[in-house]
Amino acid sequence: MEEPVQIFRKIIHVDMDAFYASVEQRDNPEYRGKPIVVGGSPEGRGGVVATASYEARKFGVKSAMSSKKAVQLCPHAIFVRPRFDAYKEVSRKIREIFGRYTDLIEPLSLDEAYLDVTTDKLDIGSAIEIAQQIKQAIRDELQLTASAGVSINKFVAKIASDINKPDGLKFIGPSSIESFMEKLPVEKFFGVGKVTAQKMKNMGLHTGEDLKRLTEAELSRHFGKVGRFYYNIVRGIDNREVQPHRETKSLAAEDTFPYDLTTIEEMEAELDKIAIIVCNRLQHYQLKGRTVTLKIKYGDFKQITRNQSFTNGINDLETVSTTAKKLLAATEPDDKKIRLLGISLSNFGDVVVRAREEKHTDQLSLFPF
Ligand code: DCP
Ligand code: MG
Repeated sequence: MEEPVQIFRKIIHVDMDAFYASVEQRDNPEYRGKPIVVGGSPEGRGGVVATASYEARKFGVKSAMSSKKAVQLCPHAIFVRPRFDAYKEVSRKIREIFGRYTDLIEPLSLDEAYLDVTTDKLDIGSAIEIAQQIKQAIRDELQLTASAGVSINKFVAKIASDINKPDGLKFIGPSSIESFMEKLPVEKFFGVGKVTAQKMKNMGLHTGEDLKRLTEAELSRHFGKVGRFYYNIVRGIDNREVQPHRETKSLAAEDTFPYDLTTIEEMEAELDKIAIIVCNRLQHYQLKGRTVTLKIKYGDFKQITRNQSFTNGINDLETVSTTAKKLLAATEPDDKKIRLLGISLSNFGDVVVRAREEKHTDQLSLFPF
């Protein structure tokens, strides 16, 4: 089999530190130096932690943990309601800073993006220098800290940004990539979820070095299509481009609630709000989708989707919200706790739209755009 070739690029992955919590500490000086938890509720109304300040993390509090658990671990933690508009605004500003250096920016979420600086607008040349300048600009202009990873591809850059967090900068150069990948635990590999990680461990595969012993055919046999990706990535090879524009295949909005919703009235009211956002965007892009999908995440993190398709494309509020509510009703929501609701439209037919930036689904904010 032909050996894959590594393309050398200069990639930076930037990820804000304890993002929501840091914004809250910046805007509310009384929270500085204190353990704060964004999202969830201390009064036993349920909900989960969106993020925690580093002071709270020392007690073991982390994202996606139940509030109850967070209170047990850190009884004096201050619970703060998320302010998505504020986070969106910061997100817009960091992108403006990135844009000084390159137009090849691929945001992964509000607080995270890949930048390709193989050629940069200011002719700086050094990706490490650019990463330093970006961190400095974020500090000076936004009073926040970010961590950056610098390497020759996306995968390694992303892993690198996590290494010296918070306020970190880590460069992994071509000569150290292979040894770095060999030591990496399998959980850290792209797309390896809990189930695959367990499967790997059962096979005696714990690190990149173990994975490297398998041939491409063996990896494909055990893990399907992603097997080839693992084969390459363990050798540090990742030729995915930084994609500033993504083709729009679906358009979605969703909201994670500070408290779990328990009544139909609340759920329907939230769906109405989400439907307005989706329809406004559809109309803005002059898109009509034939499929409406409702996404529900329950208090216990279980997630389901339900969809309905139409013969003709739709984008009117009445149809979208009625369909979403009908789909909700069919899930027998009466005795359930709902943490997240989302609506997406897809199946746009032949229309190919290139919306600017960003991923359109799986965002935590009400405004994924
Ligand atoms: N978030 C969330 N629920 C999760 C994970 C994250 O609501 N399960 C939100 C809150 C985070 C933001 O997304 O502030 C960014 O996520 P990160 O994973 O980058 O986490 P942080 O920025 O909070 O911390 P870190 O310093 O580890 O990057
Ligand atoms: Mg972050």
